[in-house]
Amino acid sequence: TLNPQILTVLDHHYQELAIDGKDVIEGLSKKQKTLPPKYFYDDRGSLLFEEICDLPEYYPTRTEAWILQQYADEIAEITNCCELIELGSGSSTKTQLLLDAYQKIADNCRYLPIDVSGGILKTSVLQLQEKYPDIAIHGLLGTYDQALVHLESNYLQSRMLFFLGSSLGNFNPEECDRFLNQISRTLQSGDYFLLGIDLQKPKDILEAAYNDSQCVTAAFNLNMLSHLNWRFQGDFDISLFKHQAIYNEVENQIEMYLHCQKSHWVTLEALDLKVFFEGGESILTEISRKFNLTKMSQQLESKGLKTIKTCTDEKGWFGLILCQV
Ligand code: AVJ
Repeated sequence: TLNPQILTVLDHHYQELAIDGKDVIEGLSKKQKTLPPKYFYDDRGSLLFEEICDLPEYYPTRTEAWILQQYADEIAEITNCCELIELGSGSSTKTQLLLDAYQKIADNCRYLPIDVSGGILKTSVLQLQEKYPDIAIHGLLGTYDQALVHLESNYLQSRMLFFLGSSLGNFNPEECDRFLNQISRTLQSGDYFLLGIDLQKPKDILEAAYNDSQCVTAAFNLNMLSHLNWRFQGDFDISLFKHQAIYNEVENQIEMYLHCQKSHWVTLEALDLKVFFEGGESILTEISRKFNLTKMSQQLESKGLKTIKTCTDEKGWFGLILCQV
């Protein structure tokens, strides 16, 4: 059950997060079947993602954390006290590096973590409230779209919206463009946007990061079908699908697939949907685009988000861009 002190559900008709599943019907009706990455993150999926972040092959999280560690104080000094809003906060583990810095400069900060996964959001808000008594922390349970609509109304305190972990990489170029427009519309003049992006690098490093030797990424990928089973009363047989991740060097993106091993029907009762899967066909569950820091900075600029500072690690594997409207 929800405690309104801790969490607000962004769709007021529901206790749990509202997801209508239209995107599932649409994705599974295409020739190349697709499913949206937000379905990775039920409570189990969010825990599996936490495990991924600790894998030796999965460099993004620890690289971004290293950059945040180096630059958090400087970022806080530039933006000064503002309302900190995070899209896709997950466990907020890396965010603590920022909260530490903001706690030093201000006594009336606010932090609003936003996530689709209620379990991990509630747990992390409770832990953070204990650890940061001087920062007002309130979780918002919702999708990016719900969150951005909710945040749109006029407000007084200046804001820093942040979007870390290269979650932007899940959007194809058109979706990315639309999303950045939305961000720019949501923010007011003087506000900040902090973006973390994974950068282009050799294929073998990338493929290892998404095909880990302990098969946690495989479990994470397959868990999407289990999530659809409970959410939409489905009968996906997880044993009939195999995980694969490949790096597409033309598009500069990791593509994660679930390969169907044998022809069969799948029903999703709550969506009134019956889908035939051919043996050998696949579902594309995620793209994870790898970016160029300069080009991203230019794209942000074209949306009215002017780069103030870019930060990267010694290998140039991951980048942070701080921009201002
Ligand atoms: C959270 C979307 C940034 O693309 O690297 C990790 C998700 N998928 N391993 C990524 C993910 C497989 C992750 N993002």
